[in-house]
Order: sequence, then C-alpha cells, then structure tokens
Amino acid sequence: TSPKIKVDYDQTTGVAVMRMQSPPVNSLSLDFLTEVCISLEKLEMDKGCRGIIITSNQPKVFSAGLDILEMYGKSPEHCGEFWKAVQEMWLKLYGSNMVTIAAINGSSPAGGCLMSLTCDYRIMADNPRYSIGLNETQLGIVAPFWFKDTMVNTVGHRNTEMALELGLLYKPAEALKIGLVDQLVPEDQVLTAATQTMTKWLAIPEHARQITKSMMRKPTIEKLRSNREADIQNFVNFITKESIQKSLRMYMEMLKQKKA
Ligand code: CO8
Repeated sequence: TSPKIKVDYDQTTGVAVMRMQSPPVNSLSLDFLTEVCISLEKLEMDKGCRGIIITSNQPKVFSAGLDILEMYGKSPEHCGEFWKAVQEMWLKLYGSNMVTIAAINGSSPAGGCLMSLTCDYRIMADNPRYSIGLNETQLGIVAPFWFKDTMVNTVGHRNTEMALELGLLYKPAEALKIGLVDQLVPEDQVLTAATQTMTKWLAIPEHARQITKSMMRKPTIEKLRSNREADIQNFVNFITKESIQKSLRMYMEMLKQKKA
C-alpha cells in the first residue's frame, strides 16, 4: 500500500512538510495514525529538524477527522487500540518541541480540527466552501476532555462552550474571528504563507521558545498522560453503546445522502 504521509524534509532550512495523502478525505484511520506517529518520531530523532508544516495533498479536504469506520461495528479491543493511537498522535503533536504549523488547505472537521489545534499556528485557505470545527455533537458523540481542553486553550471558554454544544463548523472568516485559525490567505498561497511564518518562529531563540511552549501546554498534556487508561476505557464504553452506534450509522447515511 502507498504511504499515507509524504514527508519532504529540507536539511538547509530544518523544516519538514508533512503531506497527508490518504484518499479520499484523509480520515484518521488506525493505519494513518500509526504512519503519522512514525513520521513524527523520525523527524524528532533528526536533531536538525526544527519545524513541521502539516498540510493535505487531497483536494478540498485537510482531514475529515477520525475514520468513522474504525468506531462503527468494531470490537471493544479494536476501539481501544484505535483510541490509544488517537491519544498518541495528540500527545506527540501537542507536546512537540518543534515549531508546528497547520497549512489548512481544505475542510477540517472534528479530529481534523483537533490535529490543526495541536499546532503552534494555523493558516487556512480563504475559501467559504471550507469549514473547521469540533462538530462531534452533530454525530451524537461527545468530544473528550482533551479535545475540549485544546479548544479552550485556543479560543477560550465561552467560544468553546458554544462551539462544542452546537457542534459548530466555522467558515474561514468566522474561524479567524474567534481565533480558531490565525490567518487566512488565498488558496494557492497557504504553503508559502506557512513557510514565511515558520521562518519568523524559527528566528526566536529556540530553547526559550521550547520552554515557553512546554510551560503553556504541560498541564493539559499531563491531564491526559496521567489518565490514558481510564480515557480509553471511557471511550470504549461510550462508543460501543447501541444508541451511539445507531447515531454513527445515521450520520454515515446522512453523508451518503448529501452526496446523492
Ligand atoms: N470517516 C470515514 N469515512 C468518511 C469520513 C470519516 N470521518 N468522512 C468522509 N468519509 C467518506 C464518505 O462517507 C465518502 O465515502 P463514499 O465515497 O464511500 O460515499 C467519502 O469519504 C467522501 O466523502 P464526501 O463525499 O462527503 O466528500 P466531500 O469532499 O463532499 O466532503 C468532508 C468532505 C467535508 C470531509 C465530508 O466528508 C465530511 O463532512 N465528513 C464527515 C466529517 C466528520 O464529521 N468527521 C467526524 C469524525 S469523528 C471525530 O473526528 C472525533 C470523534 C471523537 C470521539 C469521541 C467519542 C467519545
């Protein structure tokens, strides 16, 4: 099978571009998450690598979020393994010492939004057809505490409360207004803008920046790190409930109908 992640690492700048290329919509399957983590580990081990830009090679979509098929009709064991991989990706990205920038060149619901929220900076294509947000409640599921925490750390309590309860997906202009993304640029300039921003961030004394990032994020990271097993158990109990499985099925049918 072809790689779901393509990494272009430029040794002269110390910047890697991570391109997600898992057709059709870069949904975060177990295989995909595993590949992301392996790519990140490789980059972390390379002492010369100082920054990562995450973007999509798929048209119109950054990432459709967690692969719903990994949570539907699967055994508790599988769900547990899947959830552990989701945790792992978040821990790696949110806790990364490197400068991370999301170049959001398409829609980014749920887990896709979470992925971009783990970055230090978010640049989105200014295309009103795209949207971003934690829309979990619309699927009848509940964003876990660490999804919520990451959102609160970015847009504050009130914006998060409203966004999460209503499962809001924001158009780029609205996302910019609440600080869910930091910058909008024309679609063909997302990567250029990300590269420019990266240069600015990498000009800051590295050690000071890293300690500061860690200081800001550590309490949120520790909260999950010290509760991983319970969080997995919680997810498995929730997602395998008959009523939740039914919600997921209805949501998938809705996605298909929208298409027809
Ligand atoms: N998982 C699996 N398959 C998906 C997903 C997904 N997340 N998203 C889309 N697909 C499938 C579609 O069903 C479709 O399949 P098929 O070709 O067989 O009909 C194919 O991908 C293409 O999708 P679309 O035709 O819809 O493509 P568009 O380009 O029109 O739209 C979107 C792209 C905007 C990404 C759209 O597909 C979409 O809105 N997808 C759903 C996104 C979503 O709601 N994801 C939520 C996932 S849940 C999550 O991430 C966090 C869960 C936290 C768990 C908490 C529990 C305790």
